[in-house]
Amino acid sequence: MQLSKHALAAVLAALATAGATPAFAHSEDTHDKKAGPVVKEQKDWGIAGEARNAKRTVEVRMLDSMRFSPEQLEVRQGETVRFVVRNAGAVMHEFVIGTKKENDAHAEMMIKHPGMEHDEPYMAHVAPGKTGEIVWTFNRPGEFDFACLIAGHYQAGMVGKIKVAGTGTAAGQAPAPKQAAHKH
Ligand SMILES: [Cu+2]
Repeated sequence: MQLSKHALAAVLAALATAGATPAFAHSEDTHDKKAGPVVKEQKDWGIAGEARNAKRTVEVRMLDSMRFSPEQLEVRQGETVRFVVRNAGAVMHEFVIGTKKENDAHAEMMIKHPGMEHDEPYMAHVAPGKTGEIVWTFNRPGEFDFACLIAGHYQAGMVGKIKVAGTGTAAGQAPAPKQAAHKH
């Protein structure tokens, strides 16, 4: 399958060239070209959402007692939620959505590498007194976790539950995000 590798390289090169095509306005050149769109990767627990599609905002507080408030959330499949995550404590906390399995594995890595930097659209790292925000689309039904994976916090029970109620479609047959649904 060397051919496909080369073909991919050619496509990428073509895309890069297209992206670099100068616009008519030369002032555009001074803009930061690195700020591309976020790559949306489908996860078992959903996919990165768009703030404009979020009809619901959920505020979650993170406490030094190693608890979230609230600790349980319910959403409907297909719902895009804007999470406003407030760190009400005096130490760093984070809000990471995932399956229990994924968070378990991730938390283990955080113990081995405490200084590890990680950043994904389904997590927010929030300094004391600050507020973080993420927008997530729950396009797959199931029971998921949100957790603080900072070493010691997860182990102390800093975990909450998100239940995503299915819309009646067969389990595992989650529909793709409704890209065409732009009418209001
Ligand atoms: Cu924490």
